[in-house]
Amino acid sequence: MSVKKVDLKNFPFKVERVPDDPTSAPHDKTLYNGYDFDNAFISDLKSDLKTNSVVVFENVFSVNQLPDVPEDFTPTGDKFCSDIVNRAIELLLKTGQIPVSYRSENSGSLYVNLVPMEGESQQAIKSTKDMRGHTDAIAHALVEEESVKGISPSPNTVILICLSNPGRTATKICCLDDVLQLLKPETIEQLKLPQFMVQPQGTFKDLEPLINAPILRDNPQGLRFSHGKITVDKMSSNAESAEAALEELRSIVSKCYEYVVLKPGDIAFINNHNAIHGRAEVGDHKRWLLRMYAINNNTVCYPANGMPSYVLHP
Ligand SMILES: O=C(O)CCC(=O)C(=O)O
Ligand SMILES: [Fe+2]
Repeated sequence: MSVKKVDLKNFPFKVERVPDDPTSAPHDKTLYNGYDFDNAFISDLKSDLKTNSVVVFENVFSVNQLPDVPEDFTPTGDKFCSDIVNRAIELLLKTGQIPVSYRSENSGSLYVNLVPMEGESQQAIKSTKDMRGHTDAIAHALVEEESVKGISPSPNTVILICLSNPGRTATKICCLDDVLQLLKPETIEQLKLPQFMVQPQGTFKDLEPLINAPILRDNPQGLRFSHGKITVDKMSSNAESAEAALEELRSIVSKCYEYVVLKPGDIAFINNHNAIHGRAEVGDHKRWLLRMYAINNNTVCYPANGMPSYVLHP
């Protein structure tokens, strides 16, 4: 089982102890103490996060007073969203993680709206469509990747906060362990070689592609994946084997999806190093998720100069 559900119905959140603005001090643990979890609960949570690709916290908040669904990626900073983001931050801190953002995405905003967007831009057109499986921040470092010193790591966790999902759009999850069972051993070896070119995710701007990067690594285990943004340098002497390995990976990923439908009030923690995520089509439904990133405490990161402490370079 790669999707674990944790119901927080019986854990009221003590909002009065949390600052209004989650961006003011997200790393100051003393400010976040909204849940009374005992040590056994926290230790179960941490092990759930290690052994599952996704942990869905259910009934974290109520959507009785939901504001109008926005039409843009950039959050407006209203109190409804910051209160909910605070709960997500509290869950992160309790499980040994800290929220982060990247300077290259939406000027480092701590969270973004995933909504059907107005207009004719590429981003707007894509916003109502399905999304093929991928990991996030693929052109950042893969865990402790030595060859990309100075580039902060990709997030350990992608956090999806569901405010509205009237069309019951499914979130697709593919577990790395399932993929590894089906890949040929020689394919796995190819995927670990530094021979791939990685273009950044569409929403990350002014970011260089990675060259000579691997897709897979172990100790610690990590994966970067995208159907469209990872390619092989055609001139390389090993291009044929690398291309075949990439094609086999794409094909096996497509066969391994599990589906989870997030409900309003759910917060999903998706492991970004051992799982691939995507979504089914949104269509004209007013779906609204907030998306945030987090990394494990004590991970070496490079803060972006002159930005709030949670914003990473680049
Ligand atoms: O809309 C979704 O459910 C997922 C979006 C996503 O994966 C992303 O923005 O990277
Ligand atoms: Fe994503």
